[in-house]
Amino acid sequence: MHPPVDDSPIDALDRAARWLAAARSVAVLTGAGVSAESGLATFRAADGLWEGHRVEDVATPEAFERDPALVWNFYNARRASIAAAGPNAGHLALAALENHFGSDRFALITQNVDGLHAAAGSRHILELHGNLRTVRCTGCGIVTDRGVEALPELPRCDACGELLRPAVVWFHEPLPEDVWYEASMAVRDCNCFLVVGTSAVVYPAAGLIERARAWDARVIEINLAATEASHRADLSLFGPSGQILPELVRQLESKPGERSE
Ligand code: BJW
Ligand code: ZN
Repeated sequence: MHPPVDDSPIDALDRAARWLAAARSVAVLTGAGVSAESGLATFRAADGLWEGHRVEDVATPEAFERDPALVWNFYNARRASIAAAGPNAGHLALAALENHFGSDRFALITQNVDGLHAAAGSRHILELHGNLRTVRCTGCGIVTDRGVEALPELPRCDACGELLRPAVVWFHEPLPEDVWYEASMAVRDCNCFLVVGTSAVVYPAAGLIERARAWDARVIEINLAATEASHRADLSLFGPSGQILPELVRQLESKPGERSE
C-alpha cells in the first residue's frame, strides 16, 4: 500500500501524471459518469429514477419476467438516447491514453453499455455489463447486433419467435466469464488503475479497485464528488472527466522521459 497524499488540485494532477508516466501498464474502470457529458443519464444521480423506477427494479431478470414491456421501454429509451449521443472529450482522452501506452499495456474496463468508448477509438475495451446494441433470444440464445435501430415494444426472434432481451448484465446475473477474467488479469498486471465516473457500489466491478490495491497499483479516482472508491484511492481528482482526463493526458505527454520500461 502507498501512504496517502494530500496536495492542491494542480499538484494532484501533476502527481497523477507522474504515476502514469512511470507505469508500464495501465488499466481503467469507467462508469456512467464518463458518458454524462455526452448527455446520457447516470443511474444514481439526484433522483436516479427512470419513470419512478430505481435501476435495481428494472435491470433484473425478475423484472423482465414480471413485466417485459416495462423493461423494454427502459431499454428502448436508452437505445434512442445513445443513437443521438457521441463520445465526449473524456472518451477521446482515454483513446489517446491507449495510443500512448499501446493496447497490450492498456485495458479499458467499462461498466457502460453505450458503446461510446469504441466510438471514440478505444480498442482494448472490456465491457463488463454487455452492450445496449446487442440482443439475446430468451428461447434459442442467439445474440444479434441490432445497432441503435428502433425495436418494437416486445421484440421477437427471427429464428424461433421467442422474446428477445437486451444482451446486458442485470443484477443477480453473472458477468461474461471471459471478459471478467481478462479484466482481472489487466488489473493484476497494471501499475496504475484509473477509476472514472463510477459510484463504485456495484459488484463485482467495484471489487477491481481493492484488487488493484492488493497488487500494489496506484489507484487514481476521477469523479465529480467523493464515492465509495475514494477511501480506496491513492488520489482523487474531483471534477468532470471530460475536463480532467484531457488535462491528465496532456500532462502525461509532456513528461516523455519519465516512463520506466
Ligand atoms: C461524473 C460525471 C462527470 C457524473 N465526470 N464523474 C458484493 C457486495 C454487495 C452486493 C453484491 C456483491 N456482489 C454482487 C452483489 C450483488 C449485485 C450488486 O452489486 N448490488 C449492489 C447494488 C449492492 N451485483 C450483481 O448482481 C452482479 N452480478 C453478480 O454478482 O452475479 C453473481 C452471480 C454469479 C453466478 C450466477 C449468478 C450470479 C451484476 C451487476 C450488474 C449491474 N448491471 C447494471 C445494468 C447494466 C445494463 C444497463 O446499463 O442497463 O449496470 S446496474 C447499473 O449500475 C449499470 C452500471 O454499469 C452499474 C454501475 O453504475 P455506475 O456506472 O457506477 O453509475 P452511477 O450512476 O452509480 O454513478 C455515476 C458516477 O458518475 C457518480 O459517482 C457521479 O458522481 C459520477 N459522475 N457525472 C465524472 N461529468
Ligand atoms: Zn430465438
